[in-house]
Amino acid sequence: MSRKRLLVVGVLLVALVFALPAYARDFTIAMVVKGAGNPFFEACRKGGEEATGELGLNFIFQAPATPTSEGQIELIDALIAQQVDAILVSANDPDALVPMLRRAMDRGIIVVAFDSGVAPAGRHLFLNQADMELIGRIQVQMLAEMIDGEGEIAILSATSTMANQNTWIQWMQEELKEPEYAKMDLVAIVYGDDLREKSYNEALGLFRSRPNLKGIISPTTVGLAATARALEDQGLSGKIALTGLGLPSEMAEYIRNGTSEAIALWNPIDLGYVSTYMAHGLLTGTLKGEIGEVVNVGRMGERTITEAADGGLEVVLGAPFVFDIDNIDEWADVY
Ligand code: RAM
Repeated sequence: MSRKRLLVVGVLLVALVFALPAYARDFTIAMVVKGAGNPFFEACRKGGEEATGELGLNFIFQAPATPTSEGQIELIDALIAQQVDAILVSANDPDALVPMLRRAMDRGIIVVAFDSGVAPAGRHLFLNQADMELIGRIQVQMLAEMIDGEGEIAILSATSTMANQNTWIQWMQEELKEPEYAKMDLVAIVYGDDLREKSYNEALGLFRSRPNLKGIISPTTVGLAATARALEDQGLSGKIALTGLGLPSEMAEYIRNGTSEAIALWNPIDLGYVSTYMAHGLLTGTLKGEIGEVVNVGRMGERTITEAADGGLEVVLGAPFVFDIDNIDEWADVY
């Protein structure tokens, strides 16, 4: 082929790529999670891989070494430079990430927060795992049943800045105002920062400083598994009741040996899967991101965009699910 012809063919090819409808381009979706080494987010990653596989998109998974917003901001900065098309983020702080996410949005990148939200200014949509009020209240209800509604209780959370845990804790405190909990006393809220060892040590600290403690709620999969291990190591299984949000795979042994009678969670694989479909809808223009719009979420069917409690837009995945001795075997290998 002559040089001139080559040039013409080249120009035509470039023109063709730009003329392709948005949905036919090779999009790259990046998932940024709270921190590395958390099996909950490994499950979200699976869902993201599944959805991007179905939709023919590229998928990048990134996690800061520890669950800090500084780490996430650095990663997002690099993803903007890489010109990814969409960022799915579970945030370590709802406000700290906003300026960097706005930069991403200004450059045409779609931002879908999931699991732990960012303020409306820093996202297009939020995927809410389940009704926040219900998640908060149900954990108090489960613990109350275990301790017959009486005694000192404590909460072992993730970090003090994470939006999901903080909202659930607010709803726990609301639930505790109901008359049936008059004899339950919330004596401490401590933070294990979603790090295994820190959570374990915070649990030991509670056992030491609160000798009358009757129960612990840990609304984080990392905190819950670490607290279960601490209770077992200290011979306190069955003496201090434990519930919270946990992965069946991590908690099965503790449910079987009675360290925790029941825990709750939703499906984290579906969380990664659905947030990917949401980003894809916005990327291809099949979704505008307006209240009342129906979102196609692949094998999960359809969801509708609604207004979130913070005034932004959200999609709700489903309802939390309770795991106990009767169903733990079915789920222990799933996530
Ligand atoms: C931890 C994380 C995550 C939360 C679960 C329940 O894995 O903090 O954000 O949703 O627990």
